[in-house]
Amino acid sequence: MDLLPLPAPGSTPARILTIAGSDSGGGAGIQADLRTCALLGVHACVAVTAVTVQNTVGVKSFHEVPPDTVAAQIAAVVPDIGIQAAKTGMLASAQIITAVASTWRELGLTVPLVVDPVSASMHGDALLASSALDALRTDLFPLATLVTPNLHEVRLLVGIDVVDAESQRAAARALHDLGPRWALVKGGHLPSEQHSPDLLYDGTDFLEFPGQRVPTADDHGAGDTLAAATASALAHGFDVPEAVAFAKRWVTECLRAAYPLGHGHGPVSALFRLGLGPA
Ligand code: PXL
Repeated sequence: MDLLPLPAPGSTPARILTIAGSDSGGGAGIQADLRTCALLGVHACVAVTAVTVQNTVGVKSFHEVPPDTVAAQIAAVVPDIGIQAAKTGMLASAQIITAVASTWRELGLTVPLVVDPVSASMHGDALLASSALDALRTDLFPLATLVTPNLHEVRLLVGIDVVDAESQRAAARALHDLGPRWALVKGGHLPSEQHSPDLLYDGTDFLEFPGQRVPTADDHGAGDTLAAATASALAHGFDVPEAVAFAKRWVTECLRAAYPLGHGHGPVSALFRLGLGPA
């Protein structure tokens, strides 16, 4: 696949900020973001929101970082290092969401922001307090360039059960009404064996990304990888449809290269970029 232009040796790469949680199993969260950014030649700054205690079987618990410390990480890196895009993943609580949104506004940031409204792990373990949904909708969504919920998150955020193309459109409209510039309704959990259509909406036009379903149970970190690749492409100046198209190709390759790990679900793998693809 065509990749992002790599920085000249010794020169400063494009930079993004990921605001997300740590996965002790190394599959999803910050660890997935860092793998994707590194293999795309993008430097990722990090604001850690939570430390999860998990393995490939499930999330046992998590410890939230104090909201002030999340805000301070963002305020420390942005003016010093400079970023061209950002993404959010696991935000854990309403207080952390409010701290992120206030800091974003205080710093006067205008770079593209991808909000992946992570609510639960693939095992169904909660990663976001249910009381935090309102903060997500009212504080963070209006600042987002793009929101990227899966169908479970769509149900929580706008109460729509996406089962077909029509309900996917209704969901995209309802999400867009919450204030992001673009909404991407990911179809990965739709009941099709061959396709995994994502729908992108900017308030006027619908853009479909058909996508080929990759049959694997090792898809831990797929959503994080998609959002990190999208932010990386936006940092390179791609527009939103181009960035989503790029990220969709990237995550498809990562799914093809996913590997088994532990006793549960293995991670998608950006290591295909090193030639470590399917055997
Ligand atoms: O894939 C969503 C996700 C994001 N962030 C963290 C996670 C997970 C899923 O388990 O653990 C920290």
